[in-house]
Amino acid sequence: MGKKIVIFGDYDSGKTTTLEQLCEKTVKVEYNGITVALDYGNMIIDGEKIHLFATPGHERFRFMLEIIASGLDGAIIVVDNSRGVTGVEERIMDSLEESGIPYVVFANKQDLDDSTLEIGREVDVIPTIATKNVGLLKGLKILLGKIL
Ligand SMILES: Nc1nc2c(ncn2[C@@H]2O[C@H](COP(=O)(O)OP(=O)(O)OP(=O)(O)O)[C@@H](O)[C@H]2O)c(=O)[nH]1
Ligand SMILES: [Mg+2]
Repeated sequence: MGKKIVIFGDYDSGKTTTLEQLCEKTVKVEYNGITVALDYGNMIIDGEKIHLFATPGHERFRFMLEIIASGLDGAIIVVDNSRGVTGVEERIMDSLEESGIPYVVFANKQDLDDSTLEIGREVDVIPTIATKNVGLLKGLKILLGKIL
């Protein structure tokens, strides 16, 4: 079966780009560059299949979040570092912590803003540039190390 990893984050943070860079082949459900349902891709790390799903960030498609998140083993929160953590992202992290689901934070768009992300939580924050595939695999491996 493998592991199911779900990528969350507010609109435009870089979720789809992250998934595309990590996976050789992906399926995207987008309209005008906006994810309207989900993205899917997979890869094999250390002989195990990793299924990656990216969620839509725009408000009107957020009903998909719970559907996609069902049965997840771990999560990645992609934050736009030039914007900082948004209220939506805070709520997703709250809910993951309540459910005891391991997650990491990708502080993305480091090329635009490399300041330290302010986040009042004990969580691994990995600086990334999704468009240039910087930090992504390293961050995914840190997450996999947290999943039993
Ligand atoms: N400069 C810069 N731009 C980025 C980076 N990552 C993503 N982008 C750009 O940000 C825009 C949004 O990227 P997406 O990957 O579509 O973002 P998303 O989170 O999937 O967006 P939604 O699905 O609409 O929520 C695109 O123009 C990307 O090229 C990055 O690390 N640096
Ligand atoms: Mg997207």
